[in-house]
Amino acid sequence: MKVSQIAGFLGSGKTTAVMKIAEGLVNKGCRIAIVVNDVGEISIDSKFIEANGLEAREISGGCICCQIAGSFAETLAKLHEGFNPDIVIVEPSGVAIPWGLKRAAEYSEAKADMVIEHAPVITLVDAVRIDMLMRAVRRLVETQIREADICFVNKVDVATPEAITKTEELIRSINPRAEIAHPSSITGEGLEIVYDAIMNRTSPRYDDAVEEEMLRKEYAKGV
Ligand SMILES: Nc1nc2c(ncn2[C@@H]2O[C@H](COP(=O)(O)OP(=O)(O)OP(=O)(O)O)[C@@H](O)[C@H]2O)c(=O)[nH]1
Ligand SMILES: [Mg+2]
Repeated sequence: MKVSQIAGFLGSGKTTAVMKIAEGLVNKGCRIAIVVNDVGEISIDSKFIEANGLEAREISGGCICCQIAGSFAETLAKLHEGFNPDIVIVEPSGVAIPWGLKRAAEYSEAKADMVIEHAPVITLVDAVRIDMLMRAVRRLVETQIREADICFVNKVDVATPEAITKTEELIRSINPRAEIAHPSSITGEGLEIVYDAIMNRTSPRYDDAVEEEMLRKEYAKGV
């Protein structure tokens, strides 16, 4: 079963993107389930779930990449045994760390007869609030960008061209190997490459050594 995570800080547009991407993948014939950790400003409404033949689960009470990784793994195992989706799209909480989520997803292999594959990790970076985010939660935003395979410069319909350029430069400076995309979850423009990435590509499995190396580099830089 493939797990696709749409990461990003609080309010960066995750739920909006998850719904658009889920709809697009269903239209391409994929069987999709959605797992949302904590309910934010916008929730995934039941009409949308029904209309698209989706299964959705909400998990609250902590972060699924760490505090309640066990409930997340259990949820994935049950989805596999019941609905058996091709792809589970996960909206982690805004403070989740992508590598932590990969590890938590892989725990589910001990609870059901399946192998977890990761789709490329997508991190949304809110171009409208980038300055504020870098002042307030720099470490977290940097980690979410560093551990991404694809970064969305998000809210491009309302961000200034300067803010978009600045966000892009920031992403490149933190994670030069990340692909950068500027899709719109409002219009659906630019999402084709995202559907292709989620359906046809994978991201490496969790690896202690890689995480240690990333942390070592991070802390070697100082604060
Ligand atoms: N203009 C514009 N607004 C957007 C876009 N994507 C999301 N938003 C708005 O940004 C706000 C937050 O969007 P959500 O999708 O709820 O963001 P989230 O990351 O799921 O938020 P939390 O779950 O609270 O962390 C909402 O008011 C959305 O309508 C976008 O591409 N353009
Ligand atoms: Mg949300």
